[in-house]
Amino acid sequence: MAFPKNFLWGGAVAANQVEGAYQEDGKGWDIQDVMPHGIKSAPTEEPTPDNLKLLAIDFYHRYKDDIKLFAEMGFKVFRTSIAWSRIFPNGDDAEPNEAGLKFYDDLFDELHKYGIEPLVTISHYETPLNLSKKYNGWVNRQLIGFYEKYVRTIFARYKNKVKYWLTFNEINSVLHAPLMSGGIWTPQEKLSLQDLYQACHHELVASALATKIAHEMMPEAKIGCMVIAMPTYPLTPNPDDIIKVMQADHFNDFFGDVHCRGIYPGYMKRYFRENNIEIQFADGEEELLKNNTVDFVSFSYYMSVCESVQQGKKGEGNLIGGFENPYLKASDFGWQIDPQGLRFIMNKFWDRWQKPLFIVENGLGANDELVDDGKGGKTVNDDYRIAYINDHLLQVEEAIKDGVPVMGYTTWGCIDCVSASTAQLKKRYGFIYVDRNDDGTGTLNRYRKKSFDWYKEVISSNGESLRS
Ligand code: BGP
Repeated sequence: MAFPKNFLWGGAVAANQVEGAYQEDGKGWDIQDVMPHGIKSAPTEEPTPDNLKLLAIDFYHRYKDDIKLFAEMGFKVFRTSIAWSRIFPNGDDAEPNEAGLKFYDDLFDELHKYGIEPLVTISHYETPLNLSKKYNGWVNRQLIGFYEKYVRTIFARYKNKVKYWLTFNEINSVLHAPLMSGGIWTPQEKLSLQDLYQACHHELVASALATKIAHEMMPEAKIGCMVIAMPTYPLTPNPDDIIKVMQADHFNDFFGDVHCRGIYPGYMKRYFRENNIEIQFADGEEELLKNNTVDFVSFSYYMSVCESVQQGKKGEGNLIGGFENPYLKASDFGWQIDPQGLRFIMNKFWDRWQKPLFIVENGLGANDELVDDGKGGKTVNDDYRIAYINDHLLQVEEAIKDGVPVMGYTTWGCIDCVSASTAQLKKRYGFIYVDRNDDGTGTLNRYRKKSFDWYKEVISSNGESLRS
């Protein structure tokens, strides 16, 4: 049996994509409340009724029933985020919001009732709007202090309830989606490289600081970074393409390199030099980065891309696009499906960083059709999703056999939720169908898809039921 006995099987979501209740119990607005159409269009002045995230799937009020369904599938772990603006509504408030703290107390208690371990993302694309508009998000060094206050507050409150923490969701995505990922209000086309990389530096420092504080306050806790894992293949064996791939990889790996090695790699120093970027380090930051590397590396994996020096049209991707691979098929939403890429990237990450890995996002966003289940209820016959996850898990098994230590696997959007990139509901990932449509109609009722029972079997057999 390849999967270790204590392997953490489960599912993942983020607060802004499921909770709704966007201004209930003292929550402040966050950037998602003004991003009704995802990353492709400019933010609105204030929340608008067409923003599906304002209600999302109403997890805020329905989490007890939803967790019951996760428990029925046998989840050992459930990844979600804390919405920063529930705890500090404006981000720079003097005192935290007790009602927000209480919500997560209850949520974590509910998980523990079923023996499900929470895995918490501290910042998942939901910077408080005030921090974004007033300070320009992570471009501003002051964000480090606000983040520090936030992490100290949540560590103190949940230290006996949460053992696994992630500092920033997909931290390397800030290069591609500066508002969603870094809360940077300056439009991407006007943002200078200097400001962008200074923002990266502030996030990396904040992440190291959170790691330091976590280790001091919670000696048992494990704290990880979280990156988009995007294997990049050369489109041709042309050495120019190989170098192009190496450079694309550098931009993806830079964040993991700093998190795991504690130093800025030489290739980034060269890039900074050649582009007149001068990263401002405050006193003590170099040592902070050096002395507070992460306990593990977590990542999302959906697809691979190709790179080339050739000119040509690039395809869709999880924030990072690339040339299409002629050997692979794509999902309904244009993301190319590559199970072996998962084994490849796991080996690469382990070889490079020598830290245990945690796959905290993987899954298939697809158009699902709700049909009669023949027993008086409704279901989705999502054999395509079963095939996708099955094939990826077989590759995880291969990586484990290759000697890569893996802590666990959480599928993305284990219950249907609002998409991060496009803010749609019809891009569904779940084992549980949620009756809500892009026009806002729907009962919000939950239905078990065919993949629900399939995943339950995978978990109870600890991966033995996977079909090769
Ligand atoms: C990642 C994000 C998630 C999530 C997922 C699927 O980028 O961490 O928040 O949504 O991808 O992407 P999408 O929702 O755009 O399909």
